[in-house]
Amino acid sequence: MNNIKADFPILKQMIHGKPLVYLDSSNTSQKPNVVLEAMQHYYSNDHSNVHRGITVLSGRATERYENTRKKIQTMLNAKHVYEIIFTSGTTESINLVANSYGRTHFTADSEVIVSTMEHHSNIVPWQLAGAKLKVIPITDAGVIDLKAYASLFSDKTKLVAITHASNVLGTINPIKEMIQIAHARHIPVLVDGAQAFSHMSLDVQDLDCDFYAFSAHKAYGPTGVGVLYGKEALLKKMAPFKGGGAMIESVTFEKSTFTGLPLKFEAGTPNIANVVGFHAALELIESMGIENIIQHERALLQYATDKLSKILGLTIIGTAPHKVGVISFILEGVHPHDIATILDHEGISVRAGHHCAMPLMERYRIPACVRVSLAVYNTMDDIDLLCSALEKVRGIFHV
Ligand code: 7TS
Repeated sequence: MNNIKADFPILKQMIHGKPLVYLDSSNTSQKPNVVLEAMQHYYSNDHSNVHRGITVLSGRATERYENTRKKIQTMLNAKHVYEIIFTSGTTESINLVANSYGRTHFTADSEVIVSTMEHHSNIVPWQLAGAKLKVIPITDAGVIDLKAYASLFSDKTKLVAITHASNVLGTINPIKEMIQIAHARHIPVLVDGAQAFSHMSLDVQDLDCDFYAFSAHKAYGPTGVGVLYGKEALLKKMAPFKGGGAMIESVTFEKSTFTGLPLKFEAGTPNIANVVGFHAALELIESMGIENIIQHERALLQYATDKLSKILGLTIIGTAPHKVGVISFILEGVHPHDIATILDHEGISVRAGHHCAMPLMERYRIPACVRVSLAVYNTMDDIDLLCSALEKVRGIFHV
């Protein structure tokens, strides 16, 4: 992971006269040169629309777009390439399932099981689809209560929707076990992988999840691209979420029929250049090696946790034994937004707020917290600078 920072041009700049220390990758990750170059090359040489032309350019654009799909299939170990659907992000992937699966399976009293630590995008779509939410409690450390989870199933349960890793607590949930518990009751499981993809090694067949959702922009890829993996049998039975070009077999004013997977769910011109750019990000992840990435981020997490814990008045929110590189905290006597503002003046980017997890804030009885989130380009020096800046915050507020 040495020198990887040099591949990310944005990280070379100064903020308020200080070198940028980017500790907000759970929000969105920065982009390496290879992604920027792939998009530039695509627009300069190969751009056309996909799946709807017999021109050389259309053929090239389609090939590059479909190559990303194949790469994702390999990385997730999905059984079929057509089980990979491109969306605009995790949010749209979950909304797709809530609408398409929900429309055919939910009735007036349907229940969806979620956890206390869900991002709003794994709460609101189910509410919009008319489901009642049954919520898995968590311990103070931020660990799912598996016994309570098993007791939430009823004859009204239609789906379990659970995050793989929490964007606030960092907790990695025991999703394989949770999927087994749900499947024993014949209930499908959607996994929100927004904070897991590119930070963990994944195998959707081994996990046996029914749906897996994530965003390219959190994995060194461009914004506006997401993925929904779904098992063929389920996707085949689901009606399309969006209607339009590229997803039909035939259209008359009386009735339309739809094409097969995956295009049935990809109406309209997709975000082709960004999907092409994502391929370069995936290649970079592969070349670094997911095990090396995990090791690097784990070492940083350990170092940062130890060092932050020594700061007087600082409390870490989320102390589960298995975590991704996310550390949220509060500092007694200082509002999280003030901390983030002062850190920004020191060139350090973190996020403060409720992190789109208001029910989780309620669980910890806090209005907001500061979050530090790690990626491959972070270093121990970044953590040292963060901790010095936090001591400065304490000095300013006399805490
Ligand atoms: N699920 C989780 C667990 C997330 O962390 C996020 C985004 C989403 C879903 C939605 O992803 P999107 O790409 O569709 O927006 N999380 C955050 C965050 O933690 N800070 O900013 C966005």
